[in-house]
Amino acid sequence: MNRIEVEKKVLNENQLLAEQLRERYRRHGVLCVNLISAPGSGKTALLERTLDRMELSARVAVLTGDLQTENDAQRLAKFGFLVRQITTGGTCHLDAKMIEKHLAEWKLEDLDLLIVENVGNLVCPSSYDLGEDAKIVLLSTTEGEDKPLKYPSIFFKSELMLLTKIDLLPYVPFKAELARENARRVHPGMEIIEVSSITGDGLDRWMEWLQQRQVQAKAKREAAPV
Ligand SMILES: Nc1nc2c(ncn2[C@@H]2O[C@H](COP(=O)(O)OP(=O)(O)OP(=O)(O)O)[C@@H](O)[C@H]2O)c(=O)[nH]1
Ligand SMILES: [Mg+2]
Repeated sequence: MNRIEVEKKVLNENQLLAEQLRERYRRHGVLCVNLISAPGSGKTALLERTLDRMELSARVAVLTGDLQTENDAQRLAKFGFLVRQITTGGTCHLDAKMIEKHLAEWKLEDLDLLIVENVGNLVCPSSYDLGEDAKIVLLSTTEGEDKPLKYPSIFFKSELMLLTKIDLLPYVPFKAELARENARRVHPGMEIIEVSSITGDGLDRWMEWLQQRQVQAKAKREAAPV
């Protein structure tokens, strides 16, 4: 009983802060996306390819979450954009407070795109709103087609599924069609893009998706009263 109450309180506090962040992103026309997957599905590899394709003048920042190490931030810092690591200690997800704290040194008016790489976990991050415009779930071809059915919450809440590591399809017993079917059983109509960070397949579509969503974020800023 007590445990449920405490959990509810934490989630409510998070929600309030997330709404404030969302409002700040809207006011500045910043698109914020929250990348979520099991450990090792290829979030950082995709971001390496994504940043590599950005113009150096692009106003992009990345917050990357892990329990320990600065490894992912080091991998991403090479591309010359703003990057910060959030190490959670033992916490299995990022929350809105961590985002607010790590954003403090950056000015949102200097950004168009904020990418959050969540802690590798298909369960905990799904309960924590970070004020993002969209959650994006990654499922790799080595994880099994059944994951959307086993971990439905994150597939339901995500606008886009990136089916990653498709270069491995000839070598693994993974049925991409069944994975897509399972994802759409949980989330009918969910958009799905297949990508490989090794061969570059699908990256054009992914970059277009990001571009379109940035245009929408700017339009939202212009449409809403300040
Ligand atoms: N074959 C293949 N391997 C990939 C691809 N993307 C990532 N990998 C490999 O998968 C492993 C994990 O990739 P990461 O990008 O570190 O995965 P992550 O999701 O960021 O992992 P965490 O941050 O620890 O949750 C690395 O060895 C990558 O080289 C891909 O498209 N194809
Ligand atoms: Mg990573």
